[in-house]
Amino acid sequence: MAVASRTIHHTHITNILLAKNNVSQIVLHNLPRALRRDMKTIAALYKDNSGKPDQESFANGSSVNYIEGLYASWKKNPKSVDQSWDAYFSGKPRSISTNTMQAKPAIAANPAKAASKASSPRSIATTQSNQNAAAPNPTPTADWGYIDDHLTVQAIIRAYQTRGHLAADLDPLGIVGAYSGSDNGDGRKRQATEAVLRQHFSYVFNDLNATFKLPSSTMIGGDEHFLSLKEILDRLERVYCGPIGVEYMQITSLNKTNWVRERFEKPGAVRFSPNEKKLVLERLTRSTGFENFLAKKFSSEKRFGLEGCDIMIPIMKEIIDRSTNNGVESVFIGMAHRGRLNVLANICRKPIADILSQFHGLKATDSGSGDVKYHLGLFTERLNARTGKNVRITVVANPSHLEYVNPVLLGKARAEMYYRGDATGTKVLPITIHGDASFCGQGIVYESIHMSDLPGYSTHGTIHIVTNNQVGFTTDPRFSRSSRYCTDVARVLNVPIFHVNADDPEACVHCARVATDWRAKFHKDVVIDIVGYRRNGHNEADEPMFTQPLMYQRIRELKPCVQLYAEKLIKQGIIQEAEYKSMNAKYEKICEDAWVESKKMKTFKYASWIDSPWSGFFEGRDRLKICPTGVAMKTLNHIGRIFASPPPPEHNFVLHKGIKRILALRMQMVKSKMADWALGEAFAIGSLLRDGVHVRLSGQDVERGTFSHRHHVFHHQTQDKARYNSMEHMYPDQAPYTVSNSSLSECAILGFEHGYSMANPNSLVIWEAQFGDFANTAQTIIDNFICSGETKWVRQSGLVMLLPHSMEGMGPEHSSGRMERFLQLSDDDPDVYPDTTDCDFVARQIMETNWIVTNLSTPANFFHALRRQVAFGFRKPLVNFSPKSVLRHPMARSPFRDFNECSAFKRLIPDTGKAAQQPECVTKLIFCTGKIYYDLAKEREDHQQEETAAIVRIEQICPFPYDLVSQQIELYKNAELMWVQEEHKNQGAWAYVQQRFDTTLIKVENESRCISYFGRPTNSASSTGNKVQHYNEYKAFITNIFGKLTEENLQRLEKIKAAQQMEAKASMEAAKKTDEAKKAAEAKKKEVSEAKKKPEPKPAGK
Ligand SMILES: Cc1ncc(C[n+]2csc(CCOP(=O)(O)OP(=O)(O)O)c2C)c(N)n1
Ligand SMILES: [Mg+2]
Repeated sequence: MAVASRTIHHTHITNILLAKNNVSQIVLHNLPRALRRDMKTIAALYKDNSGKPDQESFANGSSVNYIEGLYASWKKNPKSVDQSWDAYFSGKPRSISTNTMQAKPAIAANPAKAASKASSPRSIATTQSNQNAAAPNPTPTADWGYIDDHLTVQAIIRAYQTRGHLAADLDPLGIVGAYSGSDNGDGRKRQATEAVLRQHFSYVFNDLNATFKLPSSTMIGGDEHFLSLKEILDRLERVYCGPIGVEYMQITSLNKTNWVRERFEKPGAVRFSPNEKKLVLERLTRSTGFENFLAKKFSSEKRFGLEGCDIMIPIMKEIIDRSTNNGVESVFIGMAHRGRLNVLANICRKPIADILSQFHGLKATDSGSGDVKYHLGLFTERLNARTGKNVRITVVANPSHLEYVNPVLLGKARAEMYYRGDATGTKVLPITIHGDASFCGQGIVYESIHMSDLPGYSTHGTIHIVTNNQVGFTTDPRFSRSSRYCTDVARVLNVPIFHVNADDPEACVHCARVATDWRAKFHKDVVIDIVGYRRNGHNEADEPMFTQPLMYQRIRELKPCVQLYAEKLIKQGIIQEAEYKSMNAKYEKICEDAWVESKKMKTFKYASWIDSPWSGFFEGRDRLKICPTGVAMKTLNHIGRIFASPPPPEHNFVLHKGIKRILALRMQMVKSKMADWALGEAFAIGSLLRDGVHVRLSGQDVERGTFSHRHHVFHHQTQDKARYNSMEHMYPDQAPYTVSNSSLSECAILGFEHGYSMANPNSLVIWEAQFGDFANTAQTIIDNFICSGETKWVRQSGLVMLLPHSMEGMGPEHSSGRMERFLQLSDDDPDVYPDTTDCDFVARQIMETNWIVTNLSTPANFFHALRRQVAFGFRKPLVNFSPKSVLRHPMARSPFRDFNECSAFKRLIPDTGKAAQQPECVTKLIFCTGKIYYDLAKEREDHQQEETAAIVRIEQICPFPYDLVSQQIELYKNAELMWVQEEHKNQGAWAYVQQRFDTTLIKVENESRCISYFGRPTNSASSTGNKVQHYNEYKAFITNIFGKLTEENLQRLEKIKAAQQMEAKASMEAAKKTDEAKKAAEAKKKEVSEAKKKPEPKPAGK
């Protein structure tokens, strides 16, 4: 070892250790106790803010290694080190000179190099410094040299590990420069060392042959512990600045970084046998061959080819092969347009003829409006030829909206894990494929990946592949992102990101291997960023030279990756040219045969492009039959009692006082056979669980309920994280119930739940918005998946969306779930009066509409609506607007009989009061929906118009209950028809119902009436923020309906008010008295007990 003899004071080492903040535990084990103790003291001084030793420091090892080296030599031969060290190691009294320890060339591994090192300027300096060795308080100037050399080498190693990817050779086009961003001519040649090591230049070594002991923080040495500087640099350069840029030093776990390091640094880490190389070539041939074939046959058709990132197919194949070998049985793929057809053909093995037939413009034989070919979903089950295991592959259908499929895919994958009982993601693998511009541009990416570690949402690792063609349509990265990498958003995940040159197939497939193994081992996400290019325009008809002229000049000079790789393998003698040609010809023949086959096809079915087959669900089922939704009184009592009870005593669960009160009130309700909203909901969930239906409720703060009405999860008041959920203990053999507070994202969570709901029809999946107002941040999921998914992709979902819609004076962003939008998106024809005489009318009408929109006013109807979701012979999304106030409104209660076997969902609730008894006397027939009913009922009473005003609630707004509405119109022949809503005129249900009322009125014989609007005027905001204005607006339309309160009414109301006040005062006083009496009784009791405690006075002695 090139170590010049130099003096080193052991306190210097202490200083150095202090300075470098590192004491290796491993090394400490090898040292004698005294030294260990000294060094532990040093280590103790160096703790991070949390008080833990800074274990993540990578600038560690060399100083300690040096001492370890000395110690090892000393152990072999105590004379090999300076006597001061000998004294120190042997624990002799430090009488000799504890502060003049000599650093001998005890660990020299290469004496020849020592000579050369000794002649370097630094060596001279250090040699000179030896003369000061005996100085009692030596200055560190000279001695630092040796340590510095090692520390510098270590810093260099760390620099490569941390920033080597910045100088890696990632770009087949040579556009992306090294770290500095400067181009050194043709932009291709990387000065990796310069870029990565810039700050270490002050330590340039004159002698690249000098040998260094490798620190434990690198594995480039393999079994060797010493390497020359040149070899160190060469190896680092190969590992970190070659075709793979490993971005992993942001990971906070040392164990994980070491794992990644091993997979790249260890000599021979990237190794391919000749057969493996051939396999990669064959797969690449198929990938490129498929695109070439489509280009030949459909030169002017859009197909969003993969050319330039063709390696994506071999990467995916490697991931799937390796994962199936590891036990994965089901793979979920979410991706956009680019390379979609190739994935269907080469990954899913969808018959190529079926894919080609999509280009022929065939007529569909089933219903639905369909979608373009590169959006359709797919489900296949096939034998994996390489592993001999069966694997299911699902490609989730997606809209054009880039990246929005991500949460949907995750939800589907999570559900699959749930149904397979796969708690760790061992059997189910989600893969998401991204474009470079969309990965960094779309916020949904961040919202989705942020679910990766959430207990209720984790998929235990998703593999992300970015087909990074360095352009988004016509926009260069420098105009589309501020981050260096398009993948920087994934840095929040604390996982590795592999950037890899798309023209280096083996490097790419190696990354696929490591990514797969990482996910299998750590159950965490991982990212592969395939840096390639796009051979054609955005689509094949686009002219890319308009906008990226130089890039495309370069692209045109480039040979396709498959050709480059074939040439390389031919040169290596791994494959003969003839063999390669026959490989190509064979695949071309497959495509040509498929082409002939596709020409014979005359029609096609959307249903054969479905991603959620639900096999067995529809077979033999009468789709139009709605099973009864009511349940037995016994069931209600059972569920009610458990829901109203604290955890059983054996749990020793300390409940909050407030919760105890709520439970007591619940129990009172159960005893009086009356249910509020929370109890009605619990009846629905509990009874479905009993029926074996898995229920999942998710959204922000749903466990308690935003408005503190639900309380499904109790929190132990003295034990951290101890929770109890009585809904999980309704029946011993019930289906599992999942209730989970979500991250603060509407879009990703709604997408996730939508995906979850599609996995299995025998489930009820509910997403609740905090307030309905916030649901519009998930507009893409609503518009492009929930509203139109069935029509485009022939797949159903019974997802329930609860959108609290409360015009209750809480201001513009806490008032409206924007009912009007959902109604406007409903696809029932407003001008067509349906055949209401059909005995299956109710089910048929719903089946033929894209979703159900309700504004429910009673707990019982809410209960039936939830249960009906599973009672249908099909699945349909339900959007319900339940205002905050009905959660506790004293009138919004339902008797138990409204839940029993004789009860059912009410699409419309007619008036059952005085007005209904003499309908001919009714002058106002008020139609309304939701909570306004309770206000109107009160106003009607105040105005004493119970006999003349009938109030009818439309509970199911969409599809419109034409039959029931006509009955009401016909019943109240003499009444003026009114639609009353609290929302502004351009909002709420008015625009939707008006058209349907008109259609109904045309249909009713001899009807000349029309319906008029009563409510707030138009407004761009959903409500005022001013409570006074809110009330005035309300009063204005109420007066329009019922007129002004008469003098007589006012006096009567005044009297009622006064009586109520008196009553309230009396009850307050009574309560006060009781309270006082209680206190007095308690005080008395205390007094008595204290008196008892006092010792009896001894009788006075005589
Ligand atoms: C949310 C959204 N915005 C805009 C578009 C229009 N669009 C389609 S492809 C594309 C470029 C995508 O670039 P990138 O993500 O890099 O994928 P590439 O096409 O390059 O594979 C754009 C802007 C879209 N489909 N979705
Ligand atoms: Mg792109």
